[in-house]
Amino acid sequence: DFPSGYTGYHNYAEMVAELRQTVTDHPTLVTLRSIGKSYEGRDQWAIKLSDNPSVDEAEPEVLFTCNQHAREHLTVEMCLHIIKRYTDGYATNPTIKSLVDSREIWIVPSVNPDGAEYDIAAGTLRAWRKNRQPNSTSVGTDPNRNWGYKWGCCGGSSGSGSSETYRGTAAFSAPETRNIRDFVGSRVVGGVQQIKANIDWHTYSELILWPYGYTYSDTDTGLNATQASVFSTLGRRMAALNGYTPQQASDLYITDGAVDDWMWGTHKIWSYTFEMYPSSGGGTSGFYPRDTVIAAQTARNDSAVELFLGYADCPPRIISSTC
Ligand code: 0X9
Ligand code: CA
Ligand code: CA
Ligand code: ZN
Repeated sequence: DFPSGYTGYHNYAEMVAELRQTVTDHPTLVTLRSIGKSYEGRDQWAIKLSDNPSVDEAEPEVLFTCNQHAREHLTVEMCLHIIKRYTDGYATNPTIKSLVDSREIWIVPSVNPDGAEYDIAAGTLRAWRKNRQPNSTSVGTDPNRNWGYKWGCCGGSSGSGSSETYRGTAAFSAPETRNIRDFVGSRVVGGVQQIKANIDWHTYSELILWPYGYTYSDTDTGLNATQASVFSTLGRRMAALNGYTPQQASDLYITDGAVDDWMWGTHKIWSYTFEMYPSSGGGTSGFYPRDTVIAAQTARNDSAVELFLGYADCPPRIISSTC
Protein backbone atom coordinates (compact mmCIF):
# COMPACT_ATOMS: atom_id res chain seq x y z
CA ASP A 1 0.00 0.00 0.00
CA PHE A 2 0.98 3.67 0.02
CA PRO A 3 3.71 4.44 2.54
CA SER A 4 3.59 7.06 5.27
CA GLY A 5 3.12 10.54 3.85
CA TYR A 6 1.02 9.19 0.96
CA THR A 7 -1.94 7.52 2.65
CA GLY A 8 -4.21 10.34 1.46
CA TYR A 9 -3.93 8.89 -2.05
CA HIS A 10 -6.50 6.27 -3.10
CA ASN A 11 -5.28 2.77 -3.85
CA TYR A 12 -7.43 0.72 -6.25
CA ALA A 13 -9.78 -0.69 -3.59
CA GLU A 14 -10.25 2.75 -2.04
CA MET A 15 -10.91 4.26 -5.44
CA VAL A 16 -13.59 1.66 -6.22
CA ALA A 17 -15.16 2.21 -2.79
CA GLU A 18 -15.28 5.96 -3.45
CA LEU A 19 -16.92 5.43 -6.85
CA ARG A 20 -19.56 3.13 -5.33
CA GLN A 21 -20.21 5.65 -2.56
CA THR A 22 -20.77 8.34 -5.20
CA VAL A 23 -23.45 6.16 -6.81
CA THR A 24 -25.10 5.69 -3.41
CA ASP A 25 -24.99 9.40 -2.61
CA HIS A 26 -25.98 10.70 -6.07
CA PRO A 27 -28.03 8.03 -7.87
CA THR A 28 -29.73 10.68 -10.01
CA LEU A 29 -26.42 12.07 -11.28
CA VAL A 30 -24.07 9.13 -11.85
CA THR A 31 -23.91 5.61 -13.16
CA LEU A 32 -20.92 3.31 -12.81
CA ARG A 33 -19.80 0.69 -15.30
CA SER A 34 -16.71 -1.33 -16.12
CA ILE A 35 -15.42 -0.74 -19.62
CA GLY A 36 -13.22 -3.84 -19.52
CA LYS A 37 -10.48 -5.61 -17.67
CA SER A 38 -6.79 -4.85 -17.38
CA TYR A 39 -4.12 -7.42 -18.20
CA GLU A 40 -4.29 -8.78 -14.64
CA GLY A 41 -8.08 -8.72 -14.63
CA ARG A 42 -8.93 -5.55 -12.74
CA ASP A 43 -11.94 -3.58 -13.91
CA GLN A 44 -11.39 -0.25 -15.61
CA TRP A 45 -14.23 1.71 -14.05
CA ALA A 46 -16.05 4.56 -15.74
CA ILE A 47 -18.45 7.02 -14.15
CA LYS A 48 -21.05 8.71 -16.28
CA LEU A 49 -22.03 12.05 -14.80
CA SER A 50 -25.08 13.91 -16.11
CA ASP A 51 -28.72 14.59 -15.37
CA ASN A 52 -30.68 11.42 -16.21
CA PRO A 53 -27.43 9.45 -16.36
CA SER A 54 -29.10 6.15 -17.21
CA VAL A 55 -30.50 7.70 -20.41
CA ASP A 56 -28.34 8.34 -23.49
CA GLU A 57 -29.43 11.93 -24.05
CA ALA A 58 -28.58 14.18 -26.98
CA GLU A 59 -25.91 16.08 -25.05
CA PRO A 60 -22.26 16.60 -25.98
CA GLU A 61 -20.12 13.98 -24.30
CA VAL A 62 -16.77 14.63 -22.66
CA LEU A 63 -14.16 12.12 -21.48
CA PHE A 64 -11.64 12.52 -18.68
CA THR A 65 -9.00 9.79 -18.41
CA CYS A 66 -6.51 9.45 -15.58
CA ASN A 67 -3.60 7.22 -14.55
CA GLN A 68 -2.42 5.86 -17.90
CA HIS A 69 0.95 5.95 -16.18
CA ALA A 70 1.12 3.88 -13.03
CA ARG A 71 3.14 6.17 -10.77
CA GLU A 72 1.15 9.30 -11.63
CA HIS A 73 -1.16 8.80 -8.66
CA LEU A 74 -2.05 12.48 -8.38
CA THR A 75 -4.10 12.05 -11.56
CA VAL A 76 -6.39 9.49 -9.92
CA GLU A 77 -7.07 12.15 -7.31
CA MET A 78 -7.79 14.64 -10.12
CA CYS A 79 -10.46 12.42 -11.65
CA LEU A 80 -11.97 11.72 -8.22
CA HIS A 81 -11.92 15.45 -7.48
CA ILE A 82 -13.84 16.22 -10.69
CA ILE A 83 -16.45 13.60 -9.74
CA LYS A 84 -16.79 15.02 -6.25
CA ARG A 85 -16.98 18.63 -7.35
CA TYR A 86 -19.60 18.03 -10.04
CA THR A 87 -21.78 15.86 -7.80
CA ASP A 88 -21.54 17.55 -4.39
CA GLY A 89 -21.70 20.99 -6.03
CA TYR A 90 -24.71 20.25 -8.22
CA ALA A 91 -27.40 21.35 -5.77
CA THR A 92 -25.79 24.66 -4.83
CA ASN A 93 -23.55 25.82 -7.68
CA PRO A 94 -25.53 27.03 -10.73
CA THR A 95 -22.51 26.80 -13.09
CA ILE A 96 -21.92 23.19 -12.10
CA LYS A 97 -25.62 22.37 -12.47
CA SER A 98 -25.84 23.83 -15.95
CA LEU A 99 -22.69 21.98 -17.11
CA VAL A 100 -23.87 18.66 -15.67
CA ASP A 101 -27.36 19.15 -17.16
CA SER A 102 -26.04 19.99 -20.63
CA ARG A 103 -23.21 17.44 -20.95
CA GLU A 104 -22.61 13.73 -20.48
CA ILE A 105 -19.29 13.50 -18.68
CA TRP A 106 -17.38 10.22 -18.71
CA ILE A 107 -14.60 9.80 -16.15
CA VAL A 108 -12.12 6.89 -16.03
CA PRO A 109 -10.05 7.46 -12.85
CA SER A 110 -7.62 4.60 -13.46
CA VAL A 111 -6.80 3.50 -16.99
CA ASN A 112 -3.86 1.43 -15.69
CA PRO A 113 -4.90 -0.13 -12.37
CA ASP A 114 -2.36 -3.00 -12.53
CA GLY A 115 0.56 -0.62 -12.82
CA ALA A 116 -0.75 1.65 -10.09
CA GLU A 117 -1.19 -1.26 -7.67
CA TYR A 118 2.21 -2.71 -8.54
CA ASP A 119 3.78 0.67 -7.89
CA ILE A 120 2.71 0.59 -4.23
CA ALA A 121 2.40 -3.15 -3.54
CA ALA A 122 5.71 -3.49 -1.70
CA GLY A 123 4.93 -0.59 0.63
CA THR A 124 7.52 1.50 -1.16
CA LEU A 125 7.17 3.66 -4.25
CA ARG A 126 8.64 1.72 -7.16
CA ALA A 127 8.49 4.42 -9.83
CA TRP A 128 6.60 2.07 -12.17
CA ARG A 129 5.25 3.63 -15.36
CA LYS A 130 3.88 0.97 -17.73
CA ASN A 131 1.19 -1.67 -17.50
CA ARG A 132 2.05 -5.17 -16.16
CA GLN A 133 1.82 -7.17 -19.37
CA PRO A 134 4.88 -9.39 -19.92
CA ASN A 135 6.79 -8.83 -23.15
CA SER A 136 9.62 -10.70 -24.86
CA THR A 137 12.34 -9.42 -22.57
CA SER A 138 10.68 -7.75 -19.62
CA VAL A 139 7.36 -6.52 -18.25
CA GLY A 140 5.20 -3.66 -19.34
CA THR A 141 3.89 -1.74 -22.32
CA ASP A 142 3.72 2.06 -22.12
CA PRO A 143 0.01 2.69 -22.63
CA ASN A 144 0.76 6.16 -23.93
CA ARG A 145 2.78 4.74 -26.82
CA ASN A 146 0.28 1.99 -27.68
CA TRP A 147 -2.51 3.98 -29.38
CA GLY A 148 -3.21 3.33 -33.02
CA TYR A 149 -2.69 6.65 -34.80
CA LYS A 150 0.76 6.74 -36.41
CA TRP A 151 1.78 4.04 -33.91
CA GLY A 152 5.56 3.68 -33.84
CA CYS A 153 5.92 6.04 -36.79
CA CYS A 154 8.46 8.57 -35.82
CA GLY A 155 11.03 7.67 -33.23
CA GLY A 156 8.76 8.72 -30.37
CA SER A 157 8.58 5.29 -28.74
CA SER A 158 10.72 2.17 -28.31
CA GLY A 159 10.54 -1.35 -29.75
CA SER A 160 12.54 -2.72 -26.83
CA GLY A 161 10.56 -4.50 -24.12
CA SER A 162 12.76 -3.19 -21.35
CA SER A 163 12.23 0.44 -22.35
CA GLU A 164 10.02 2.78 -20.32
CA THR A 165 8.40 3.82 -23.60
CA TYR A 166 7.91 0.33 -25.07
CA ARG A 167 5.14 0.66 -27.64
CA GLY A 168 3.97 -2.98 -27.54
CA THR A 169 3.89 -5.58 -30.33
CA ALA A 170 1.15 -3.74 -32.22
CA ALA A 171 -1.18 -0.80 -31.75
CA PHE A 172 -3.64 -1.63 -28.97
CA SER A 173 -1.71 -4.73 -27.89
CA ALA A 174 -2.40 -3.60 -24.32
CA PRO A 175 -5.87 -4.50 -23.01
CA GLU A 176 -5.98 -1.18 -21.18
CA THR A 177 -5.80 0.94 -24.35
CA ARG A 178 -7.90 -1.52 -26.35
CA ASN A 179 -10.76 -1.21 -23.85
CA ILE A 180 -10.72 2.59 -23.99
CA ARG A 181 -10.55 2.40 -27.79
CA ASP A 182 -13.61 0.16 -27.84
CA PHE A 183 -15.45 2.37 -25.37
CA VAL A 184 -14.75 5.48 -27.45
CA GLY A 185 -15.79 3.53 -30.56
CA SER A 186 -19.05 2.59 -28.84
CA ARG A 187 -19.86 6.30 -28.54
CA VAL A 188 -20.20 6.61 -32.30
CA VAL A 189 -23.98 6.74 -32.57
CA GLY A 190 -25.66 7.06 -35.96
CA GLY A 191 -22.25 7.59 -37.50
CA VAL A 192 -21.46 10.54 -35.21
CA GLN A 193 -18.86 10.45 -32.44
CA GLN A 194 -20.64 11.69 -29.33
CA ILE A 195 -17.48 12.47 -27.36
CA LYS A 196 -16.36 15.93 -28.39
CA ALA A 197 -13.45 16.57 -26.05
CA ASN A 198 -11.00 14.74 -23.80
CA ILE A 199 -8.42 15.56 -21.16
CA ASP A 200 -5.91 12.83 -20.37
CA TRP A 201 -4.26 13.61 -17.04
CA HIS A 202 -0.58 13.00 -16.31
CA THR A 203 2.18 14.23 -14.02
CA TYR A 204 4.44 16.12 -13.97
CA SER A 205 5.73 19.46 -15.37
CA GLU A 206 2.61 21.70 -15.26
CA LEU A 207 1.91 21.65 -18.98
CA ILE A 208 -1.11 21.75 -21.26
CA LEU A 209 -0.34 19.81 -24.45
CA TRP A 210 -2.25 19.29 -27.70
CA PRO A 211 -1.77 17.29 -30.94
CA TYR A 212 0.18 16.34 -32.78
CA GLY A 213 2.91 14.73 -30.75
CA TYR A 214 4.37 12.70 -33.62
CA THR A 215 5.50 15.70 -35.65
CA TYR A 216 6.97 19.13 -34.99
CA SER A 217 4.67 20.57 -37.65
CA ASP A 218 1.79 22.67 -36.33
CA THR A 219 -0.46 21.24 -39.04
CA ASP A 220 -0.47 17.91 -40.83
CA THR A 221 -2.90 15.34 -42.26
CA GLY A 222 -6.22 15.77 -40.46
CA LEU A 223 -5.19 18.92 -38.59
CA ASN A 224 -5.55 22.17 -40.48
CA ALA A 225 -4.56 25.68 -39.45
CA THR A 226 -8.00 26.59 -38.10
CA GLN A 227 -8.10 23.45 -35.97
CA ALA A 228 -4.54 24.05 -34.74
CA SER A 229 -5.63 27.56 -33.77
CA VAL A 230 -8.58 26.14 -31.80
CA PHE A 231 -6.26 23.75 -29.95
CA SER A 232 -3.78 26.45 -29.06
CA THR A 233 -6.36 29.12 -28.20
CA LEU A 234 -8.34 26.89 -25.83
CA GLY A 235 -5.06 25.46 -24.48
CA ARG A 236 -3.74 28.94 -23.71
CA ARG A 237 -7.00 30.08 -22.17
CA MET A 238 -7.00 27.07 -19.83
CA ALA A 239 -3.33 27.64 -19.00
CA ALA A 240 -4.10 31.22 -18.02
CA LEU A 241 -6.42 29.78 -15.38
CA ASN A 242 -4.19 27.08 -13.85
CA GLY A 243 -0.74 28.57 -14.43
CA TYR A 244 0.52 25.67 -16.57
CA THR A 245 2.60 26.16 -19.71
CA PRO A 246 0.67 25.64 -22.96
CA GLN A 247 2.39 24.06 -25.97
CA GLN A 248 2.01 21.56 -28.78
CA ALA A 249 2.87 18.06 -27.48
CA SER A 250 5.92 17.68 -29.74
CA ASP A 251 7.43 20.85 -28.26
CA LEU A 252 8.06 18.71 -25.16
CA TYR A 253 9.44 15.80 -27.19
CA ILE A 254 8.27 13.63 -30.07
CA THR A 255 5.85 10.88 -29.08
CA ASP A 256 4.08 8.41 -31.33
CA GLY A 257 1.15 6.28 -30.25
CA ALA A 258 0.04 8.76 -27.59
CA VAL A 259 -3.63 9.05 -26.71
CA ASP A 260 -4.22 12.62 -27.86
CA ASP A 261 -2.99 11.98 -31.41
CA TRP A 262 -5.36 8.99 -31.63
CA MET A 263 -8.36 10.81 -30.12
CA TRP A 264 -7.92 13.63 -32.63
CA GLY A 265 -6.48 11.76 -35.60
CA THR A 266 -9.05 8.94 -35.51
CA HIS A 267 -12.14 10.49 -33.89
CA LYS A 268 -11.70 14.27 -34.16
CA ILE A 269 -12.05 14.50 -30.39
CA TRP A 270 -10.47 17.71 -29.08
CA SER A 271 -7.93 15.99 -26.84
CA TYR A 272 -5.52 17.61 -24.40
CA THR A 273 -2.84 16.14 -22.17
CA PHE A 274 -2.47 17.91 -18.82
CA GLU A 275 0.77 17.39 -16.93
CA MET A 276 0.04 18.27 -13.32
CA TYR A 277 2.14 19.43 -10.35
CA PRO A 278 5.04 19.80 -9.76
CA SER A 279 6.70 21.94 -12.42
CA SER A 280 10.01 20.14 -11.91
CA GLY A 281 11.52 17.44 -9.72
CA GLY A 282 14.76 15.54 -9.32
CA GLY A 283 14.85 11.90 -10.44
CA THR A 284 11.43 10.34 -9.93
CA SER A 285 10.57 12.59 -6.95
CA GLY A 286 8.30 14.69 -9.16
CA PHE A 287 5.92 11.74 -9.42
CA TYR A 288 5.58 11.52 -5.65
CA PRO A 289 4.45 14.76 -4.04
CA ARG A 290 3.16 14.22 -0.48
CA ASP A 291 -0.56 13.75 -0.01
CA THR A 292 -0.75 17.19 1.61
CA VAL A 293 -0.70 18.76 -1.88
CA ILE A 294 -3.67 16.82 -3.26
CA ALA A 295 -6.39 19.29 -2.31
CA ALA A 296 -4.66 22.38 -3.69
CA GLN A 297 -3.22 20.77 -6.82
CA THR A 298 -6.53 19.26 -7.90
CA ALA A 299 -8.62 22.35 -7.05
CA ARG A 300 -6.08 24.39 -9.00
CA ASN A 301 -7.63 22.98 -12.19
CA ASP A 302 -11.25 23.78 -11.32
CA SER A 303 -11.58 26.88 -13.46
CA ALA A 304 -9.67 25.36 -16.40
CA VAL A 305 -11.93 22.28 -16.30
CA GLU A 306 -14.98 24.53 -16.12
CA LEU A 307 -13.83 26.48 -19.19
CA PHE A 308 -13.09 23.21 -21.00
CA LEU A 309 -16.54 21.80 -20.22
CA GLY A 310 -18.18 25.05 -21.26
CA TYR A 311 -16.61 24.91 -24.72
CA ALA A 312 -16.80 21.13 -25.05
CA ASP A 313 -19.93 21.22 -27.21
CA CYS A 314 -17.95 23.10 -29.86
CA PRO A 315 -14.37 24.14 -29.05
CA PRO A 316 -14.06 26.13 -32.32
CA ARG A 317 -16.45 28.63 -30.72
CA ILE A 318 -13.40 29.89 -28.79
CA ILE A 319 -12.14 31.48 -32.03
CA SER A 320 -15.66 32.37 -33.19
CA SER A 321 -15.61 29.48 -35.61
CA THR A 322 -18.50 27.04 -36.05
CA CYS A 323 -19.12 23.30 -35.69
O1 0X9 B 1 5.72 10.83 -22.18
C1 0X9 B 1 4.52 10.90 -21.93
O2 0X9 B 1 3.71 10.03 -22.21
C2 0X9 B 1 3.99 12.18 -21.25
N1 0X9 B 1 4.84 12.57 -20.17
S1 0X9 B 1 4.88 11.66 -18.80
O3 0X9 B 1 5.92 12.17 -17.93
N2 0X9 B 1 3.50 11.80 -18.03
O4 0X9 B 1 5.08 10.28 -19.18
C3 0X9 B 1 4.00 13.30 -22.26
C4 0X9 B 1 3.29 13.00 -23.54
C5 0X9 B 1 3.40 14.17 -24.46
N3 0X9 B 1 2.96 13.83 -25.79
C6 0X9 B 1 1.66 13.77 -26.11
N4 0X9 B 1 0.77 14.11 -25.26
N5 0X9 B 1 1.35 13.38 -27.30
CA1 CA C 1 -28.20 14.14 -19.30
CA1 CA D 1 -25.49 11.05 -25.51
ZN1 ZN E 1 2.27 10.20 -17.83
